[in-house]
Amino acid sequence: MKKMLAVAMSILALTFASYTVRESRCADAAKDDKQTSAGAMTVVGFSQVGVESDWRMANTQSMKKAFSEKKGYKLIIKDAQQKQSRQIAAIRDFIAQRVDYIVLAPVTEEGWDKVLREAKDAGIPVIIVDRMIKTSDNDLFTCWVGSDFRKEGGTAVIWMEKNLGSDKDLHIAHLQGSMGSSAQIGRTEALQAGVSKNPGWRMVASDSGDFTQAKGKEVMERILKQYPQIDVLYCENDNMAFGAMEAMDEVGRTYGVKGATKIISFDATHAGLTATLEGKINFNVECNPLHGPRVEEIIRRLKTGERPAKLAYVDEAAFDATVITQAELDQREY
Ligand code: GZL
Repeated sequence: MKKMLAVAMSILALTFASYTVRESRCADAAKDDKQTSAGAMTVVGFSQVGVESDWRMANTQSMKKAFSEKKGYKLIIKDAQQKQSRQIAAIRDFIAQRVDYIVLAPVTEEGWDKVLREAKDAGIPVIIVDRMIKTSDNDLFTCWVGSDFRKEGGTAVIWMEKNLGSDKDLHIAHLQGSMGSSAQIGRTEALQAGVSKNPGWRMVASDSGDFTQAKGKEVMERILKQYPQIDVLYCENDNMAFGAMEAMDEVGRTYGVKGATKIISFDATHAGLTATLEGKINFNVECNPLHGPRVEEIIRRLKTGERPAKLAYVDEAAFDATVITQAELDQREY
């Protein structure tokens, strides 16, 4: 009896072992297959900030279009919901998956050295897009593609000086983007420089709407309760401007070309330029989200052993409500 039990147990053990082996072989094979199928593809891991704005959606769309399977790419996009911790986890996951390239759209400038060193140690090139990072070692990333945010803000301030008066008394309300992001830092610095330069300009309120419409509305509701006179609303992106307009509509405050409060916005998304064309936004500074083709070209050149320029700025324009045309809006890609 005992002998029969021992034989049964050994058959069971062998079956389990073979199953385990078979399963692991399948897994290995699957992994191999995956690698084989993906092996012919260039695998790109993209850590995206989130889905907070129209700009961000256009940016994601641009990357998806550039890194299509028919062009030989497998693009893995991870949405960080505007949290740096989730971006760091995404980068570690890309390293574990042994992707060929990592693309990072950093939510803030600080705090990347440790995880970028892990990517460097794993031999995976990192390309930064959109906002910039502060790092102690510039070799921790291969290239950067993005905007000059300080220049964007400077363009807005020059328009304010020319059209609202550098010699005028202006009560300015300021809706800031996500604090610590390059876009917020650059656009804020430009406005602060404008206020310092023009003695009649007063920043009556400044608060972050985190680049979202909901928070933009929330902040503007508070500002409207405190300040009966706002001559200029400087919004660091279109979605916060939309939220601010909602808040102003609810209390009957007027804005835009014919209104009491002049609105400056950033991004020049399709929705933002539509509002500009309608005269609701007075001046809209473009922030070009179409990084996909630029990053794809960088990767193509890296694959051939070339060394693309470390920094590449995208082209950007600005739109005045009194000048923009429907035709201009219709021909834009986003
Ligand atoms: C700018 C980008 C900003 C946009 C916002 O390059 O980082 O983040 O201005 C977006 O709309 O949310």
